[in-house]
Amino acid sequence: MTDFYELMNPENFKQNWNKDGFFIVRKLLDLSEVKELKFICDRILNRWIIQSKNPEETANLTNMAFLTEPRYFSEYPQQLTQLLHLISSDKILDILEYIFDFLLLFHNTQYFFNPANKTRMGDWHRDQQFDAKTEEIERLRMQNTVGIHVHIAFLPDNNLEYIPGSHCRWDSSEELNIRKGLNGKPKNSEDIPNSTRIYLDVGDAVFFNAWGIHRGNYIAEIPRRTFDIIYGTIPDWYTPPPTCFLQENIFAELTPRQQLFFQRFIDTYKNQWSSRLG
Ligand SMILES: O=C(O)CCC(=O)C(=O)O
Repeated sequence: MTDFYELMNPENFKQNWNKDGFFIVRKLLDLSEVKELKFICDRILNRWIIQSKNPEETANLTNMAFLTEPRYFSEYPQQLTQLLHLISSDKILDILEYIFDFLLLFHNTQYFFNPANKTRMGDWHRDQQFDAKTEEIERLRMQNTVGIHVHIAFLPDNNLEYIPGSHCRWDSSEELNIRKGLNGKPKNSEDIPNSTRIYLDVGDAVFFNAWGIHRGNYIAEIPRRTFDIIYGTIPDWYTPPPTCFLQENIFAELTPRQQLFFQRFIDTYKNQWSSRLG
C-alpha cells in the first residue's frame, strides 16, 4: 500500500492552487476505501432515485446533493460515520490547512453519476454566479469568499473541464459571452479557449476553486461515480441545510479534531437552522 504522505507534495499543491485554481492528489484513497465508500454512496444514490417523484427523470440528472441527510442512515448508522470520517479526514484537512492560513468550513456533499440515457455537455459557469443579481455581486463573492470542491473519483473520471487561472481574474469577453449565453453563444460551447480536462483515476482527487470557470460532461455510456465535498468560508447568500447535524450522538466515533471541525459548522449555522425550523 502506498503511503499517502510520501506521495504528497504540498508545495506543488499550493503553487498549482495559486496559479491554476486546482491541483490533483493522486491516490487520496486506496482501493479498499474506495470500494466501501462507493458501496455506501451507490446505495444512497439508488434510494434517492427510487424515492424521487419521477425516477426515470431523476436517473437522467447528473448529480445528487446532501448525502448526509439522516433519512439515508436509519438502518445503517455506521455508514454515516464512514462518510463523516472521510469529510473530516486528516488527509483532506491537512491539505486544506496547508493551502489556506485560515480554517475552512464544511459546506455540503454531492455525488456525480452518468445519466441513464441523456448525454450532454454541461454549461460553463463559476459557482458564485448562481443567484447573483449583478456582476458586481459575483465579483465581490469572488474576492471575499472561498469555495472549494474536492472531487474524489470512485471510477476513472475525465469529465471535469477547467480554465486554469480563471479563478483569480474576471472573464474575457469570449468567456463571458459563453458563460452568460450572450450573442448567440451556447453556454456549453466547445469553443471556449484554454480549457483543460482533468483526468482522475480511481481514488484520485482534484481540489478546485469553485469560483474559476469550469463545467462537467455527462456521458450516458461511461459510468461515472465521483464523490464531491464542498468546503469554504461562510457564503452570505446561502445557508446549507443541517442534514444529519441536528441529530444527537453522531460524533461518538470521530476524533476530537473531526468533532471540532463539524462543531464549527454547526455553531455557524445553528441559529439560522432553528429560526427556519421554528
Ligand atoms: O464535475 C462536474 O460534473 C462539474 C462540477 C461542477 O460544475 C460543480 O460542482 O460546480
